[in-house]
Amino acid sequence: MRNYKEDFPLLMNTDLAYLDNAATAQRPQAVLDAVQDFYLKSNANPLRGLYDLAVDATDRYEAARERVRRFINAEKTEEIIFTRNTTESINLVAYSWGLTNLKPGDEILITIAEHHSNMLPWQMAARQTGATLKYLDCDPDGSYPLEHIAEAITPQTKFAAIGHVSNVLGCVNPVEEIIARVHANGGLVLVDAAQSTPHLPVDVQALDADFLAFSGHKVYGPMGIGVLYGKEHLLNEMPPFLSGGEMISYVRRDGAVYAELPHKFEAGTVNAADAVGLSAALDYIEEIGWDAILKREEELTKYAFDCMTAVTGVHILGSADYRQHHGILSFTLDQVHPHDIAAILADDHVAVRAGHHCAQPLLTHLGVRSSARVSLAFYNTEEDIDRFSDSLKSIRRKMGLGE
Ligand code: 7TS
Repeated sequence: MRNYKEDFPLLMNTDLAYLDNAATAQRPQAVLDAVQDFYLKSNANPLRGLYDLAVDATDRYEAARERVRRFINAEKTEEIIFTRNTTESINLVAYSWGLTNLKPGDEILITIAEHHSNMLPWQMAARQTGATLKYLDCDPDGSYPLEHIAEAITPQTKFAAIGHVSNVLGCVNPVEEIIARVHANGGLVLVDAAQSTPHLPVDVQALDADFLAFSGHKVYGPMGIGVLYGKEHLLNEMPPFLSGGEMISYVRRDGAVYAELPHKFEAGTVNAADAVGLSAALDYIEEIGWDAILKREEELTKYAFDCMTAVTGVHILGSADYRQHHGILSFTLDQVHPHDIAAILADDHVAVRAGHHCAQPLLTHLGVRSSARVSLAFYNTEEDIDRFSDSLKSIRRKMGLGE
C-alpha cells in the first residue's frame, strides 16, 4: 500500500502521531508548491490590473473557484464564494440572509450537536430579529429519530442550519431528510460540511442544499481560505455581508451598485494564493480517490475503535458501531480528566484534542463535561494508533489508578 505520509513533509519530519485532523489536517507538498508557485510567478492583486501578471493572478483565482465548483458539484461558479473559513461562511449567511429575512414568529432549527460556529451566528440572528431558535436533540448514539425530525419541522421553520458530520461524534446526520422536510414547509437549509468534506464526497445538487460551508484547512488545503456555496437566486437576493473594494460596479457619493456574483460577497483583496492552494488540495484528493480514502479511513477507524474499547475505563462517545464514526472518536477515561489524558499522550508524542470541542451544549446534553478526541485521516497508520493505544493503556497506571 502507498505510504501517504510521504506526500506530507511535516509528517515525514516528525515522530508525532498526529491524531488531531478534525482540528486541522496536514498539507501535502503539492499544496505547499501551489501556494509558493502563485507567489513566485503570478503574484498581483487579482480582479484589478490589466497587465499580464494581474490577469494571470485573476485567472488562477477563478480557476480555483471552478475547481471548488467541481468538488461539490455546484451548478455554477457564481455560486462559489471564497471566505476565510466555515465560521465566516456561516456568519455571512446569518447576517446577510438571516437579518434580512427572519422576523418574530419564524423558527430557526439547529441540532444540539452543532459546532459553536454553526450555533452562535443563529443565536445572534434570533436575538436581533425576534425569531425563535429551536434545537433538535440527538439520542446518546448521535442519531435523530425520524419522529423527532418530523415534529421539529413546521411551517414556521424558515431556516435550518445542520452539521453534516459531527466534530465530536463523527456520525453523518440525516441532512437529506431534514432538507426535504424543511423545503416541503417552504424553508431553507444550510449544511455545515466542515467535517464531511474531508471524509466523504459531497454533492450540493444531490443534497439540494441551499447553502453549504466548508474550510480549506480541513481538506488538506491552506488555512485562511474557506467556501460558501449558495444557490444563485438566493445569493442574488441577499445584501453584501462586508463592503469595500472590488465588490461594486460603481460608487456615487450617495451609494453604490454592487458587483455581480460571486464578487458581491468578496470585499477587499482576495486570498488568491490560498485559493490556488485549496485547488491543489482538491486535485490531490481526487488523485488519491474517494474509494481509497473511504476504505482506508474505515480500516483505521475500526483499528482505533477496537484498540480503545480494549482499554479498561475507556468510553467512546456516540455510536457503538465504528462505521458511524468517520475517523472521529471522542472518549473519556474513568477518573482521569481529559486534559490529563491529552498531556500524557503529548509526552508520548501523540497529538489529540481535549476539551469541549466547541460543542459545549452537545457535551452537556450527553452528560459529560469534556472529552478527549482522536481524529484520523487516511495518511495515519496502524503504528500511529499503536503509539496512541500504548500510551492510553499506561495512563491509569501512571496516575496510580490501577491497570
Ligand atoms: N463546523 C464544524 C462541524 C467544525 O468541526 C468546525 C471546526 C467548524 C465549523 C469551524 O471551522 P473553522 O475552519 O471556521 O474554524 N472544528 C474544529 C474542531 O473540531 N477542532 O478544532 C476545530
